[in-house]
Amino acid sequence: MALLDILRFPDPKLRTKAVPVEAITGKLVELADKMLETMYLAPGIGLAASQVNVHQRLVVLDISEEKDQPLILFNPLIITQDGEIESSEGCLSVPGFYEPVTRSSQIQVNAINRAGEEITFEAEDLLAVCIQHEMDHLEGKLFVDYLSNTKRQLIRKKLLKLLKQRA
Ligand code: QAP
Ligand code: CO
Repeated sequence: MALLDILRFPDPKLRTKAVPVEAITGKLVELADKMLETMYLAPGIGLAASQVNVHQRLVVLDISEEKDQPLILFNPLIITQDGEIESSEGCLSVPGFYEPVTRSSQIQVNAINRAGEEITFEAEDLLAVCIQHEMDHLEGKLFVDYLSNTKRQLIRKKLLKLLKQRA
C-alpha cells in the first residue's frame, strides 16, 4: 500500500482547523489504516489526519512496545483532565527536534472507534500526552507553539534550510 506524505513545519497547511467527521465511511477507515501504516514505518507513535493534509478530526496512535495496539479515534474529545506531566516531545512534522512540553497527565477521552462505536476511556502519562499532542494538530497547533519564539524560529530556519538543500 502506498504511504502517505507527511506535511512538515512550517507548511501553513498544518495550521488548518479540522472539521468533525460526519460518518465513519469505508473510505475514512481506509485512510485511518493507511495513516497507521505510515506512522509505523516512520516510525512514530501518533499521527493526525492534518499531518497528511486531510483536515478531518481523526488521529491514530500506538504507544505499545510491540506496535500491536493501534488506536483509531474519530472526533476525539477530552472530557476531563487532571495533573501535569513534562515530557520530551517530537513530531513527524518536525523531524529531528525534541523539546520538553508540559501537559495534563490524566485525561478522560470520548471518541468514535474504527467500528463506528462511541467509546469513553481514561489515559495517563505517555498515552495522555500523545492524545493531547495529536488533538492539537486538529486545531492547527504544533508542539513547537509551546516553545519560546526564539526556539521555534530556530527550528523553522533549520527545517527550511534542509528543504532547500533537497530541492
Ligand atoms: C507525538 O510523535 C508525541 O523527529 C508523536 O525524526 C511524541 O511519533 C507524543 C518522530 C513524543 C508524545 C511524545 C519524530 C520520528 C516521531 C522525529 C512521533 C523523527 C522521526 C514522532
Ligand atoms: Co505531531
